[in-house]
Amino acid sequence: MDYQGKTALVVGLARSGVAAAKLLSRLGARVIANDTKDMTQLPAARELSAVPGIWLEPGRPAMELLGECDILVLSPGISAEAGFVREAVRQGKEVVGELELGAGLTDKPILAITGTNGKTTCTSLAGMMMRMSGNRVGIVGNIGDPLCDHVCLPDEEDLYVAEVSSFQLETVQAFRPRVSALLNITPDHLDRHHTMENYIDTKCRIFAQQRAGDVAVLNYDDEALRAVAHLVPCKLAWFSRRAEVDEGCFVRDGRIVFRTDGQEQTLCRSEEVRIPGAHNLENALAAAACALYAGASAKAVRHSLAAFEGVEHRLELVEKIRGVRFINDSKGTNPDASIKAIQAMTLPTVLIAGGYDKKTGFDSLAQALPGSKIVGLVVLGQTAGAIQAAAQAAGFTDIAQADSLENAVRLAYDMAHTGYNVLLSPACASFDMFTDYEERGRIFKQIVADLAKVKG
Ligand code: UMA
Repeated sequence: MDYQGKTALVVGLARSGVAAAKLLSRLGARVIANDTKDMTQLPAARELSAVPGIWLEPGRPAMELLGECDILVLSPGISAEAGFVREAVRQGKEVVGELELGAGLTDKPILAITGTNGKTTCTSLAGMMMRMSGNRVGIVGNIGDPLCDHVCLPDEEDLYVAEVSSFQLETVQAFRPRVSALLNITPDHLDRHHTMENYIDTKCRIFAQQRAGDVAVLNYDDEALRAVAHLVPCKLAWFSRRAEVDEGCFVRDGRIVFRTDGQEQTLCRSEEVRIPGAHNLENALAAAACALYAGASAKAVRHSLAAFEGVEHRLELVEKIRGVRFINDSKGTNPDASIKAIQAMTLPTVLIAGGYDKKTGFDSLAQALPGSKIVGLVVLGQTAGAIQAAAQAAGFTDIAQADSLENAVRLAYDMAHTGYNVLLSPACASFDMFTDYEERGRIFKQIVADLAKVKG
């Protein structure tokens, strides 16, 4: 696509929109950069005022600017159902998401990883495997680094490993990764996608444009994914913790095996995988399969599995205060992610949960409490009442309500004894109280550090 001389309306001026606007201006487009917020609330957008070819239009409804553009570029946080997006489609304008814009402007191979949980871990690990195999790799996408910041630059990387969200997939048309992975699907973002059926359909867009020579890697242990396997238009591969699959990565007698085109290779013992827990073994199998199909060496895969320590805000040990360990799992932004964190606990644990309401419901989370290591629960945020009600209905009674994260940490510390964990795993997004889960995790770590100064 040639953007020279075209007018692009870029809506949303946080990470994605700023990257898209800069890319389009590099390519000679006239860019109208818009956000409903004003400039005082858009720190990332300030650099755009110095970029030639970009007109800043903050604090205005996008609808008012539609008439002036040929192309509408959306940030992932903007729903395809927004009025101005529907109007742009009705007027026959090209509507493109930031990820697809970047992907359409590079000929480098893309490994794209989606799923409800484990995306960031799997993307980081697969990225490490590709780097250790000697490639210059961009680790991009929902992980926090937009693809548009990498493409069409003289020092562009050799290939990309992209974490891809359902929000990004909502608008893709031509996105064609060389290798795709779909890790798991459980309820999330139903405030945006409304039904599980829509959510699954959106996730399946990751492989919809793949063709001969490409590979799609799916989780064999997830029934919902076995049910969509017939939709895969390219080579179908699997990863599985429980079964020996014909094509892909699996565990046999405590060893991780990669089987492709009838040839088997043992990679390492599963206990050599450094990141803990059954869910992380699944992430390790998925990352290994993706990397190997993309040409990684078995040696690099083995070394990465043994070396990779995990990602920030995901079961991250923060501090031990008088025998109480504080664990930051701010990335637990849906019930399934927090259930996995609960299952990974080996010591009595006080759980801090609650946040922005994505309409996922909390019955599954509540049912995971009895019989687990969770001995106390502190609820906070928009969903505090709903989580408390679900937990009580499941017979769990040791619950306190907090009015701030600081208060939640104090209450949890008071409920804990030496040898306990305090686990922040909210089962919810953060937008009711914080900018994003990263800010929530950073603030949690700061509160814990302050508590350590007083108590430690
Ligand atoms: N906005 C408008 N008009 C609207 C709606 C929003 O102007 O109608 C503006 C807002 O005022 C705001 C901007 O759009 O200034 C926000 O856009 P954004 O939410 O897309 O923010 P980015 O910083 O570009 O972040 C996005 C992803 N955010 C979301 O999907 C909500 C980031 O994922 C991602 O890291 C980043 O792009 C880089 O690719 C975050 C996330 O929460 C981590 N993802 C969800 C998840 O993982 O569950 C999907």
